[in-house]
Amino acid sequence: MSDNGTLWPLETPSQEGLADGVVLLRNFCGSDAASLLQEIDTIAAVAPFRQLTVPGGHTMSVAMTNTGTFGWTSDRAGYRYTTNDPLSDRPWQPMPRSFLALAELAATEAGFAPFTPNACLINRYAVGAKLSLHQDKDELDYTHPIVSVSLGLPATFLLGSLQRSDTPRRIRIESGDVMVWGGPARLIYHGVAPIRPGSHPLTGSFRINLTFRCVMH
Ligand code: MD3
Ligand code: FE
Repeated sequence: MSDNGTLWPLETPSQEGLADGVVLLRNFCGSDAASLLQEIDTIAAVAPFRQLTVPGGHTMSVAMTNTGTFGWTSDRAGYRYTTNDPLSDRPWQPMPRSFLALAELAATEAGFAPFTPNACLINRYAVGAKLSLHQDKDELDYTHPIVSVSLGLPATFLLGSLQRSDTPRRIRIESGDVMVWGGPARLIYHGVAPIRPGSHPLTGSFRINLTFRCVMH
């Protein structure tokens, strides 16, 4: 293997521990990006991206759809996972095998094997879209990690702590980066800063994020 004189390989991907239970796999799926995006187009042709209403009545700036046995949804009545797309009342489409394989591999790489997700939330960010600081608490069992895959325009992740009042760290995330959140990090506050204008060869003026979850047994 080539070496830059510091015993550190030059080849990507690289792995960074950002906090206890948070592992960043830089460019883990860069070469899969185009085929992942093609799968997402197929999913969105049946279950279109939609901007959901939250219980407080606001509309989220992020547009979402899902694939897998369960999908996350929200309306004025609250947040929940459902087996059917509320727009069509048909089941969410089965998770593509390539999605499952990627999520399992990333979780294994990060030290959280075995992980078999049954939900994949697909978030689409236009320029200016953001996700305010929140915890993911709608899953039944917090012992499972969450695997997050970023595609398209870069983003700044807000990496908080278990206390909402702590100022979050800002972490630059690019297309192909994968993050795994587990164990002590599973309930940390996190968010995404407003997406800045730009153009990405694969997604144009959008960022797409996949979050793989095991939401119930
Ligand atoms: C840390 N999505 O869908 S992924 C979400 O980029 C969500 O679309 C963001 O937060 C996005 O809920 C961030 C990173 C992420 C996902 C889940 C987590 C970080 C997490 C769960 C626990 C702790
Ligand atoms: Fe989240």
